[in-house]
Amino acid sequence: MADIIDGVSHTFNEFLLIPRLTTKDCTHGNISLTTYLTKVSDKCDLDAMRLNIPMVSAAMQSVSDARMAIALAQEGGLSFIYCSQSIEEQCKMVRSVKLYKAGFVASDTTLSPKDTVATAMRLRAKTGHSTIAITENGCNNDILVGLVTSKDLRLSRIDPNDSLDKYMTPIDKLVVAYEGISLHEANDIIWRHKLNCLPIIDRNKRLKYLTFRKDYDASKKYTSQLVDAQKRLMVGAAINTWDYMDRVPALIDAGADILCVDSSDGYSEYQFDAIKMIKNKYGDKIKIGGGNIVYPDAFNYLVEAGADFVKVGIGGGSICITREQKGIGRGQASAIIDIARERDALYQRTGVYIPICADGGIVHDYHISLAIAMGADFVMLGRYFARFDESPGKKTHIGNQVVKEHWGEGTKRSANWSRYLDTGRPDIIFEEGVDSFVPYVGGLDENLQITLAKLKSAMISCGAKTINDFQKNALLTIVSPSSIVEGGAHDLVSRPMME
Ligand code: RVP
Repeated sequence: MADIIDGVSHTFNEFLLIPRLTTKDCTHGNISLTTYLTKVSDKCDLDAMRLNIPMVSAAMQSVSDARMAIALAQEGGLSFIYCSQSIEEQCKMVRSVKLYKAGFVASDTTLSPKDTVATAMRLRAKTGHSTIAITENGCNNDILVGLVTSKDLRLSRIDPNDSLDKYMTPIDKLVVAYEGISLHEANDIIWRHKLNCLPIIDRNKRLKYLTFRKDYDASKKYTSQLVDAQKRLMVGAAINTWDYMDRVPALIDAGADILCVDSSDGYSEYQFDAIKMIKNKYGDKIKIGGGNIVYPDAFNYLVEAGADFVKVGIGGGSICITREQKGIGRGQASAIIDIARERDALYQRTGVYIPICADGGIVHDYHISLAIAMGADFVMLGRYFARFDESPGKKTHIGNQVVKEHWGEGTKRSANWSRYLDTGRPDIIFEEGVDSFVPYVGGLDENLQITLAKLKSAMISCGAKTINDFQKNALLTIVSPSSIVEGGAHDLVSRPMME
Protein backbone atom coordinates (compact mmCIF):
# COMPACT_ATOMS: atom_id res chain seq x y z
CA MET A 1 0.00 0.00 0.00
CA ALA A 2 1.16 3.57 -0.66
CA ASP A 3 2.71 5.58 2.16
CA ILE A 4 0.64 8.46 3.51
CA ILE A 5 2.53 11.34 5.08
CA ASP A 6 1.40 12.41 8.54
CA GLY A 7 -0.81 15.47 8.91
CA VAL A 8 -2.77 17.45 6.36
CA SER A 9 -1.16 19.89 3.95
CA HIS A 10 -1.93 23.54 4.64
CA THR A 11 -2.27 26.69 2.57
CA PHE A 12 -1.31 30.28 3.43
CA ASN A 13 -4.87 31.22 4.45
CA GLU A 14 -4.68 28.83 7.39
CA PHE A 15 -1.85 30.69 9.12
CA LEU A 16 -1.31 33.95 10.96
CA LEU A 17 1.74 35.56 12.58
CA ILE A 18 1.86 36.13 16.35
CA PRO A 19 3.54 39.46 17.22
CA ARG A 20 7.00 39.37 18.83
CA LEU A 21 8.47 42.25 20.80
CA THR A 22 8.79 45.38 18.60
CA THR A 23 11.88 47.31 19.64
CA LYS A 24 12.04 51.08 19.09
CA ASP A 25 14.74 50.78 16.44
CA CYS A 26 12.48 48.55 14.35
CA THR A 27 11.15 51.22 11.97
CA HIS A 28 10.30 51.22 8.25
CA GLY A 29 13.48 53.17 7.55
CA ASN A 30 15.65 50.64 9.39
CA ILE A 31 14.34 47.56 7.64
CA SER A 32 16.40 45.84 4.94
CA LEU A 33 14.54 43.63 2.46
CA THR A 34 17.76 42.31 0.92
CA THR A 35 17.75 38.54 0.61
CA TYR A 36 19.86 35.73 -0.83
CA LEU A 37 19.00 34.61 -4.35
CA THR A 38 21.68 31.92 -4.73
CA LYS A 39 23.70 29.44 -2.72
CA VAL A 40 25.91 30.84 0.00
CA SER A 41 28.48 29.11 2.12
CA ASP A 42 29.86 30.01 5.55
CA LYS A 43 33.29 29.93 3.96
CA CYS A 44 32.54 32.45 1.23
CA ASP A 45 29.49 34.57 0.48
CA LEU A 46 31.19 36.91 -1.99
CA ASP A 47 29.95 34.83 -4.86
CA ALA A 48 26.29 34.74 -3.74
CA MET A 49 23.71 36.80 -5.61
CA ARG A 50 21.17 38.88 -3.72
CA LEU A 51 17.85 40.58 -4.40
CA ASN A 52 17.06 43.99 -2.94
CA ILE A 53 13.42 43.02 -2.41
CA PRO A 54 12.30 39.40 -1.94
CA MET A 55 10.13 39.26 -5.06
CA VAL A 56 10.64 37.80 -8.54
CA SER A 57 8.16 37.62 -11.42
CA ALA A 58 7.07 34.30 -12.88
CA ALA A 59 8.55 32.92 -16.09
CA MET A 60 5.27 33.27 -17.98
CA GLN A 61 4.22 34.76 -21.32
CA SER A 62 1.60 36.88 -19.59
CA VAL A 63 4.01 38.17 -16.94
CA SER A 64 7.72 38.48 -17.64
CA ASP A 65 8.86 40.20 -20.83
CA ALA A 66 11.53 42.90 -21.14
CA ARG A 67 9.23 45.72 -20.02
CA MET A 68 8.30 43.92 -16.81
CA ALA A 69 11.93 42.93 -16.20
CA ILE A 70 13.07 46.56 -16.44
CA ALA A 71 10.31 47.83 -14.16
CA LEU A 72 10.91 45.15 -11.52
CA ALA A 73 14.73 45.37 -11.53
CA GLN A 74 14.38 49.13 -11.02
CA GLU A 75 12.50 48.33 -7.80
CA GLY A 76 15.14 45.82 -6.62
CA GLY A 77 13.46 42.56 -7.75
CA LEU A 78 14.06 40.31 -10.74
CA SER A 79 12.08 38.83 -13.63
CA PHE A 80 12.66 35.45 -15.19
CA ILE A 81 11.96 35.96 -18.90
CA TYR A 82 9.80 33.08 -20.14
CA CYS A 83 11.28 30.29 -22.24
CA SER A 84 8.07 29.41 -24.10
CA GLN A 85 9.41 31.29 -27.13
CA SER A 86 12.25 30.81 -29.58
CA ILE A 87 15.82 31.14 -28.29
CA GLU A 88 16.26 34.24 -30.51
CA GLU A 89 13.17 36.00 -29.15
CA GLN A 90 14.09 35.25 -25.53
CA CYS A 91 17.66 36.49 -26.06
CA LYS A 92 16.31 39.66 -27.67
CA MET A 93 14.29 40.38 -24.52
CA VAL A 94 17.29 39.70 -22.27
CA ARG A 95 19.45 41.99 -24.40
CA SER A 96 17.00 44.84 -24.28
CA VAL A 97 16.97 44.70 -20.46
CA LYS A 98 20.77 44.69 -20.34
CA LEU A 99 20.96 47.59 -22.82
CA TYR A 100 18.36 49.63 -20.99
CA LYS A 101 19.63 52.90 -19.63
CA ALA A 102 17.31 54.72 -17.26
CA GLY A 103 16.04 57.86 -18.89
CA PHE A 104 17.34 56.86 -22.37
CA VAL A 105 14.37 55.51 -24.28
CA ALA A 106 14.52 53.72 -27.64
CA SER A 107 11.74 55.40 -29.61
CA ASP A 108 8.77 53.15 -30.35
CA THR A 109 7.00 55.92 -32.26
CA THR A 110 9.20 56.55 -35.29
CA LEU A 111 8.04 57.44 -38.83
CA SER A 112 9.47 58.89 -42.04
CA PRO A 113 8.87 62.45 -43.39
CA LYS A 114 6.66 61.03 -46.14
CA ASP A 115 4.31 59.22 -43.74
CA THR A 116 0.96 60.95 -43.33
CA VAL A 117 -0.62 62.70 -40.37
CA ALA A 118 -3.26 59.95 -40.32
CA THR A 119 -0.53 57.29 -39.92
CA ALA A 120 1.01 59.36 -37.13
CA MET A 121 -2.33 59.59 -35.31
CA ARG A 122 -2.84 55.83 -35.55
CA LEU A 123 0.67 55.10 -34.27
CA ARG A 124 0.31 57.52 -31.37
CA ALA A 125 -2.96 55.89 -30.36
CA LYS A 126 -1.25 52.49 -30.46
CA THR A 127 1.90 53.34 -28.47
CA GLY A 128 0.36 55.99 -26.22
CA HIS A 129 3.39 58.25 -26.91
CA SER A 130 2.88 61.69 -28.38
CA THR A 131 6.43 62.50 -29.54
CA ILE A 132 7.23 61.07 -32.98
CA ALA A 133 10.85 60.75 -34.08
CA ILE A 134 11.18 61.31 -37.84
CA THR A 135 14.04 59.46 -39.50
CA GLU A 136 14.95 59.18 -43.18
CA ASN A 137 13.36 55.78 -43.70
CA GLY A 138 11.11 55.71 -40.61
CA CYS A 139 13.20 53.24 -38.58
CA ASN A 140 15.17 53.64 -35.38
CA ASN A 141 18.93 53.73 -35.73
CA ASP A 142 18.46 55.67 -38.96
CA ILE A 143 19.36 59.32 -39.73
CA LEU A 144 17.22 61.68 -37.63
CA VAL A 145 15.56 64.38 -39.72
CA GLY A 146 13.03 65.91 -37.31
CA LEU A 147 10.56 65.57 -34.48
CA VAL A 148 6.76 65.86 -34.38
CA THR A 149 5.20 66.68 -31.01
CA SER A 150 1.62 67.24 -29.84
CA LYS A 151 2.09 70.99 -30.36
CA ASP A 152 2.92 70.49 -34.05
CA LEU A 153 -0.31 68.59 -34.68
CA ARG A 154 -2.54 70.89 -32.67
CA LEU A 155 -3.03 73.37 -35.53
CA SER A 156 -6.65 73.77 -36.58
CA ARG A 157 -6.21 73.12 -40.31
CA ILE A 158 -4.49 69.79 -40.49
CA ASP A 159 -5.19 67.52 -43.40
CA PRO A 160 -4.81 63.86 -42.37
CA ASN A 161 -3.40 63.16 -45.85
CA ASP A 162 -0.59 65.70 -45.46
CA SER A 163 2.89 64.28 -45.06
CA LEU A 164 4.70 64.84 -41.77
CA ASP A 165 7.53 66.92 -43.26
CA LYS A 166 4.97 69.75 -43.44
CA TYR A 167 4.59 69.80 -39.62
CA MET A 168 7.82 68.45 -38.15
CA THR A 169 10.50 70.55 -36.50
CA PRO A 170 13.48 69.84 -38.79
CA ILE A 171 16.80 68.65 -37.39
CA ASP A 172 18.55 72.03 -37.98
CA LYS A 173 16.05 73.68 -35.60
CA LEU A 174 16.28 70.92 -32.95
CA VAL A 175 18.57 70.75 -29.94
CA VAL A 176 20.21 67.31 -29.98
CA ALA A 177 22.97 65.61 -27.97
CA TYR A 178 25.49 62.92 -28.86
CA GLU A 179 25.65 59.33 -27.68
CA GLY A 180 27.82 58.89 -24.58
CA ILE A 181 26.26 61.81 -22.72
CA SER A 182 25.20 61.07 -19.11
CA LEU A 183 21.61 61.41 -18.00
CA HIS A 184 22.68 64.24 -15.73
CA GLU A 185 24.21 66.16 -18.66
CA ALA A 186 21.18 65.45 -20.83
CA ASN A 187 18.94 66.83 -18.12
CA ASP A 188 21.03 70.02 -17.90
CA ILE A 189 20.47 70.60 -21.63
CA ILE A 190 16.74 69.88 -21.27
CA TRP A 191 16.41 72.52 -18.55
CA ARG A 192 18.70 75.07 -20.18
CA HIS A 193 16.75 74.96 -23.46
CA LYS A 194 13.33 74.42 -21.85
CA LEU A 195 12.80 71.21 -23.84
CA ASN A 196 10.39 68.35 -23.25
CA CYS A 197 12.40 65.91 -25.35
CA LEU A 198 16.09 65.71 -26.24
CA PRO A 199 17.03 63.28 -29.06
CA ILE A 200 20.39 61.53 -28.71
CA ILE A 201 22.19 60.77 -31.98
CA ASP A 202 25.51 59.17 -32.91
CA ARG A 203 28.32 60.78 -34.90
CA ASN A 204 26.60 59.65 -38.13
CA LYS A 205 23.42 61.48 -37.05
CA ARG A 206 21.58 58.21 -36.45
CA LEU A 207 18.85 58.27 -33.81
CA LYS A 208 19.87 56.31 -30.71
CA TYR A 209 17.53 57.42 -27.91
CA LEU A 210 15.06 60.02 -26.79
CA THR A 211 15.36 61.56 -23.32
CA PHE A 212 12.37 63.22 -21.71
CA ARG A 213 12.15 65.85 -19.00
CA LYS A 214 9.56 63.78 -17.10
CA ASP A 215 11.80 60.67 -16.98
CA TYR A 216 14.67 62.30 -15.14
CA ASP A 217 12.76 62.78 -11.90
CA ALA A 218 11.31 59.29 -12.23
CA SER A 219 14.76 57.71 -12.59
CA LYS A 220 15.96 59.39 -9.38
CA LYS A 221 13.33 57.61 -7.29
CA TYR A 222 14.71 54.09 -7.86
CA THR A 223 17.11 53.81 -4.97
CA SER A 224 17.04 49.99 -4.69
CA GLN A 225 17.73 49.04 -8.33
CA LEU A 226 19.11 45.56 -8.87
CA VAL A 227 22.18 46.08 -11.04
CA ASP A 228 25.26 44.09 -12.08
CA ALA A 229 28.90 45.15 -11.68
CA GLN A 230 28.59 47.38 -14.77
CA LYS A 231 25.47 49.05 -13.33
CA ARG A 232 23.18 47.37 -15.87
CA LEU A 233 19.79 46.12 -14.65
CA MET A 234 19.79 42.42 -13.82
CA VAL A 235 17.54 39.90 -15.51
CA GLY A 236 16.88 36.18 -15.17
CA ALA A 237 15.83 33.71 -17.86
CA ALA A 238 13.90 30.47 -17.69
CA ILE A 239 15.06 27.36 -19.55
CA ASN A 240 13.49 23.98 -20.29
CA THR A 241 15.00 20.49 -20.20
CA TRP A 242 14.94 19.77 -23.94
CA ASP A 243 16.74 22.60 -25.76
CA TYR A 244 19.02 23.83 -22.94
CA MET A 245 22.17 22.78 -24.81
CA ASP A 246 21.49 25.56 -27.34
CA ARG A 247 19.47 27.95 -25.18
CA VAL A 248 21.90 28.31 -22.28
CA PRO A 249 24.99 29.48 -24.22
CA ALA A 250 22.79 31.89 -26.22
CA LEU A 251 21.30 33.35 -23.02
CA ILE A 252 24.73 33.72 -21.43
CA ASP A 253 25.88 35.51 -24.56
CA ALA A 254 22.84 37.81 -24.42
CA GLY A 255 23.78 38.79 -20.85
CA ALA A 256 21.32 36.84 -18.66
CA ASP A 257 22.39 37.07 -15.01
CA ILE A 258 20.76 33.89 -13.74
CA LEU A 259 18.76 30.93 -15.05
CA CYS A 260 16.01 28.75 -13.64
CA VAL A 261 14.56 25.54 -14.99
CA ASP A 262 10.86 26.04 -15.60
CA SER A 263 8.97 22.84 -14.82
CA SER A 264 5.78 21.98 -12.96
CA ASP A 265 7.54 18.87 -11.58
CA GLY A 266 11.26 19.28 -11.00
CA TYR A 267 11.93 15.93 -9.31
CA SER A 268 13.15 14.27 -12.50
CA GLU A 269 16.28 12.84 -14.06
CA TYR A 270 15.81 15.30 -16.95
CA GLN A 271 16.22 18.19 -14.58
CA PHE A 272 19.09 16.57 -12.68
CA ASP A 273 21.01 16.05 -15.94
CA ALA A 274 20.29 19.58 -17.17
CA ILE A 275 21.45 21.28 -13.94
CA LYS A 276 24.51 19.07 -13.65
CA MET A 277 25.58 19.65 -17.23
CA ILE A 278 25.03 23.45 -16.97
CA LYS A 279 26.97 23.65 -13.69
CA ASN A 280 29.85 21.63 -15.18
CA LYS A 281 30.04 23.51 -18.44
CA TYR A 282 28.97 27.06 -17.51
CA GLY A 283 29.17 27.08 -13.68
CA ASP A 284 31.81 29.83 -13.69
CA LYS A 285 29.59 32.05 -15.88
CA ILE A 286 26.06 31.67 -14.57
CA LYS A 287 23.96 30.36 -11.66
CA ILE A 288 20.91 28.18 -11.99
CA GLY A 289 17.83 27.40 -9.90
CA GLY A 290 15.79 24.19 -10.07
CA GLY A 291 12.22 23.14 -9.33
CA ASN A 292 9.37 22.98 -8.79
CA ILE A 293 9.17 20.60 -5.87
CA VAL A 294 7.06 20.16 -2.72
CA TYR A 295 8.89 17.59 -0.60
CA PRO A 296 12.33 17.40 1.07
CA ASP A 297 13.58 14.35 -0.88
CA ALA A 298 13.28 16.33 -4.12
CA PHE A 299 15.07 19.28 -2.50
CA ASN A 300 18.09 17.11 -1.67
CA TYR A 301 18.05 15.65 -5.19
CA LEU A 302 18.23 19.07 -6.87
CA VAL A 303 20.87 20.29 -4.41
CA GLU A 304 22.95 17.23 -5.31
CA ALA A 305 22.61 18.17 -8.99
CA GLY A 306 24.08 21.58 -8.11
CA ALA A 307 21.04 23.90 -7.94
CA ASP A 308 21.88 27.39 -6.66
CA PHE A 309 18.32 27.89 -5.42
CA VAL A 310 15.22 25.73 -5.39
CA LYS A 311 11.65 26.68 -6.29
CA VAL A 312 8.83 25.26 -4.17
CA GLY A 313 5.22 24.90 -5.29
CA ILE A 314 3.12 22.55 -7.39
CA GLY A 315 -0.47 23.26 -8.30
CA GLY A 316 -0.95 26.42 -6.20
CA GLY A 317 -0.62 28.93 -9.07
CA SER A 318 -3.69 31.05 -9.81
CA ILE A 319 -3.96 29.69 -13.37
CA CYS A 320 -2.70 26.20 -12.52
CA ILE A 321 -4.90 23.09 -12.64
CA THR A 322 -2.13 20.48 -12.20
CA ARG A 323 -3.79 19.21 -9.00
CA GLU A 324 -7.15 18.75 -10.75
CA GLN A 325 -5.66 17.21 -13.88
CA LYS A 326 -2.98 14.92 -12.44
CA GLY A 327 -3.74 14.76 -8.71
CA ILE A 328 -0.19 16.02 -8.07
CA GLY A 329 0.71 18.77 -5.62
CA ARG A 330 0.69 19.85 -2.01
CA GLY A 331 -0.61 22.74 0.10
CA GLN A 332 1.94 25.49 -0.44
CA ALA A 333 2.47 26.40 3.23
CA SER A 334 3.28 22.82 4.25
CA ALA A 335 5.63 22.40 1.29
CA ILE A 336 7.59 25.55 2.20
CA ILE A 337 7.78 24.71 5.91
CA ASP A 338 9.05 21.15 5.33
CA ILE A 339 11.60 22.13 2.71
CA ALA A 340 12.84 25.11 4.74
CA ARG A 341 13.46 22.69 7.66
CA GLU A 342 15.44 20.40 5.36
CA ARG A 343 17.38 23.38 3.99
CA ASP A 344 18.22 24.56 7.54
CA ALA A 345 19.34 21.03 8.53
CA LEU A 346 21.60 20.95 5.47
CA TYR A 347 23.07 24.29 6.51
CA GLN A 348 23.71 23.03 10.07
CA ARG A 349 25.51 19.95 8.68
CA THR A 350 27.51 21.59 5.90
CA GLY A 351 27.54 25.38 6.29
CA VAL A 352 25.97 25.64 2.81
CA TYR A 353 22.71 27.60 2.56
CA ILE A 354 20.41 27.06 -0.43
CA PRO A 355 17.77 29.80 -0.80
CA ILE A 356 14.23 28.64 -1.48
CA CYS A 357 11.65 30.46 -3.55
CA ALA A 358 7.93 30.15 -2.74
CA ASP A 359 6.36 29.98 -6.20
CA GLY A 360 2.62 30.35 -6.80
CA GLY A 361 -0.53 30.75 -4.77
CA ILE A 362 0.24 34.17 -3.27
CA VAL A 363 -3.18 35.85 -3.30
CA HIS A 364 -2.99 38.52 -0.60
CA ASP A 365 0.00 40.74 0.19
CA TYR A 366 0.23 39.19 3.67
CA HIS A 367 0.86 35.78 2.05
CA ILE A 368 4.31 37.13 1.11
CA SER A 369 5.06 37.80 4.79
CA LEU A 370 3.81 34.32 5.70
CA ALA A 371 5.89 32.62 2.99
CA ILE A 372 9.05 34.37 4.23
CA ALA A 373 8.24 33.69 7.89
CA MET A 374 7.84 30.02 6.92
CA GLY A 375 11.39 30.01 5.57
CA ALA A 376 11.21 31.16 1.94
CA ASP A 377 14.00 33.57 0.96
CA PHE A 378 11.96 35.12 -1.82
CA VAL A 379 8.65 34.64 -3.58
CA MET A 380 7.73 34.22 -7.25
CA LEU A 381 4.46 35.74 -8.42
CA GLY A 382 2.48 35.51 -11.62
CA ARG A 383 -1.05 36.80 -11.04
CA TYR A 384 0.24 39.65 -8.86
CA PHE A 385 2.39 41.14 -11.65
CA ALA A 386 -0.01 40.25 -14.49
CA ARG A 387 -2.40 42.92 -13.14
CA PHE A 388 -0.04 45.83 -13.85
CA ASP A 389 0.48 48.15 -16.85
CA GLU A 390 3.93 46.61 -17.37
CA SER A 391 2.71 43.04 -18.00
CA PRO A 392 2.41 41.80 -21.62
CA GLY A 393 -1.27 40.76 -21.41
CA LYS A 394 -3.83 42.84 -23.32
CA LYS A 395 -6.06 45.19 -21.33
CA THR A 396 -9.78 44.78 -22.00
CA HIS A 397 -13.23 45.16 -20.39
CA ILE A 398 -15.52 42.54 -18.90
CA GLY A 399 -18.72 44.42 -18.16
CA ASN A 400 -17.63 47.51 -16.21
CA GLN A 401 -14.42 45.96 -15.00
CA VAL A 402 -11.04 46.61 -16.63
CA VAL A 403 -9.04 43.37 -16.81
CA LYS A 404 -5.79 42.04 -18.27
CA GLU A 405 -5.21 38.68 -19.89
CA HIS A 406 -3.37 36.06 -17.82
CA TRP A 407 -2.76 32.50 -18.98
CA GLY A 408 -0.73 29.55 -17.73
CA GLU A 409 2.42 28.12 -19.24
CA GLY A 410 0.66 24.76 -19.23
CA THR A 411 -1.99 25.96 -21.72
CA LYS A 412 -1.99 25.23 -25.43
CA ARG A 413 -1.84 28.98 -25.95
CA SER A 414 1.60 29.10 -24.30
CA ALA A 415 2.82 25.92 -25.92
CA ASN A 416 1.86 27.04 -29.43
CA TRP A 417 5.18 28.78 -30.08
CA SER A 418 6.95 25.47 -30.65
CA ARG A 419 4.35 23.78 -32.84
CA TYR A 420 6.00 24.52 -36.12
CA LEU A 421 9.61 24.53 -34.94
CA ASP A 422 11.84 21.52 -34.56
CA THR A 423 12.40 21.96 -30.81
CA GLY A 424 11.98 18.39 -29.62
CA ARG A 425 9.27 19.63 -27.27
CA PRO A 426 6.63 16.99 -26.55
CA ASP A 427 3.07 17.91 -27.60
CA ILE A 428 0.62 18.93 -24.89
CA ILE A 429 -2.05 16.19 -24.66
CA PHE A 430 -4.02 17.84 -21.87
CA GLU A 431 -3.71 21.31 -20.37
CA GLU A 432 -2.39 22.00 -16.86
CA GLY A 433 -3.28 25.67 -16.96
CA VAL A 434 -6.15 27.97 -17.86
CA ASP A 435 -6.46 31.04 -20.08
CA SER A 436 -8.08 33.78 -18.04
CA PHE A 437 -8.17 37.42 -16.89
CA VAL A 438 -7.06 39.33 -13.81
CA PRO A 439 -8.36 42.70 -12.60
CA TYR A 440 -6.26 45.59 -13.91
CA VAL A 441 -4.89 47.65 -11.01
CA GLY A 442 -2.50 50.22 -12.55
CA GLY A 443 1.26 50.65 -12.49
CA LEU A 444 3.79 48.34 -10.84
CA ASP A 445 5.52 51.02 -8.77
CA GLU A 446 2.49 52.36 -6.92
CA ASN A 447 1.15 48.86 -6.11
CA LEU A 448 4.52 47.40 -5.15
CA GLN A 449 5.19 50.20 -2.67
CA ILE A 450 1.98 49.30 -0.83
CA THR A 451 2.88 45.59 -0.79
CA LEU A 452 6.38 46.31 0.53
CA ALA A 453 5.00 48.65 3.21
CA LYS A 454 2.75 45.82 4.41
CA LEU A 455 5.67 43.39 4.46
CA LYS A 456 7.76 45.86 6.47
CA SER A 457 4.87 46.43 8.89
CA ALA A 458 4.55 42.67 9.47
CA MET A 459 8.32 42.48 10.08
CA ILE A 460 8.07 45.36 12.58
CA SER A 461 5.27 43.55 14.46
CA CYS A 462 7.54 40.50 14.60
CA GLY A 463 10.54 42.54 15.81
CA ALA A 464 12.59 41.80 12.68
CA LYS A 465 14.81 44.22 10.79
CA THR A 466 16.10 41.76 8.19
CA ILE A 467 14.66 38.86 6.21
CA ASN A 468 16.95 36.53 8.14
CA ASP A 469 15.71 37.89 11.53
CA PHE A 470 12.14 37.51 10.30
CA GLN A 471 12.66 33.84 9.41
CA LYS A 472 14.29 33.21 12.81
CA ASN A 473 11.92 35.26 15.02
CA ALA A 474 8.57 34.47 13.43
CA LEU A 475 5.96 32.59 15.42
CA LEU A 476 3.09 31.22 13.33
CA THR A 477 -0.26 29.86 14.37
CA ILE A 478 -2.73 27.70 12.46
CA VAL A 479 -6.19 29.26 12.47
CA SER A 480 -9.61 27.64 12.56
CA PRO A 481 -12.19 28.38 9.82
CA SER A 482 -14.22 30.51 12.24
CA SER A 483 -11.21 32.61 13.25
CA ILE A 484 -10.67 33.35 9.53
CA VAL A 485 -14.22 34.78 9.46
CA GLU A 486 -13.44 36.74 12.65
CA GLY A 487 -10.36 38.22 10.93
CA GLY A 488 -12.29 40.00 8.16
CA ALA A 489 -14.81 42.84 8.55
CA HIS A 490 -17.93 41.12 9.92
CA ASP A 491 -21.39 41.59 11.40
CA LEU A 492 -21.82 44.96 9.72
CA VAL A 493 -24.37 46.45 7.36
CA SER A 494 -22.54 47.47 4.16
CA ARG A 495 -22.73 51.07 3.02
CA PRO A 496 -24.92 51.40 -0.08
CA MET A 497 -22.95 52.23 -3.26
CA MET A 498 -23.06 56.00 -3.87
CA GLU A 499 -23.60 57.32 -7.39
P1 RVP B 1 0.52 32.76 -9.29
O1 RVP B 1 1.45 33.77 -8.69
O2 RVP B 1 -0.43 32.17 -8.28
O3 RVP B 1 -0.17 33.27 -10.52
O4 RVP B 1 1.42 31.52 -9.74
C1 RVP B 1 2.45 31.64 -10.67
C2 RVP B 1 3.11 30.29 -10.85
O5 RVP B 1 2.18 29.34 -11.40
C3 RVP B 1 4.26 30.27 -11.83
O6 RVP B 1 5.44 30.81 -11.33
C4 RVP B 1 4.37 28.78 -12.12
O7 RVP B 1 5.08 28.08 -11.13
C5 RVP B 1 2.92 28.33 -12.06
N1 RVP B 1 2.33 28.14 -13.40
C6 RVP B 1 2.55 28.84 -14.53
N2 RVP B 1 1.78 28.31 -15.50
C7 RVP B 1 1.13 27.28 -14.94
C8 RVP B 1 0.20 26.38 -15.59
O8 RVP B 1 -0.19 26.58 -16.74
N3 RVP B 1 -0.23 25.35 -14.89
N4 RVP B 1 1.47 27.20 -13.64
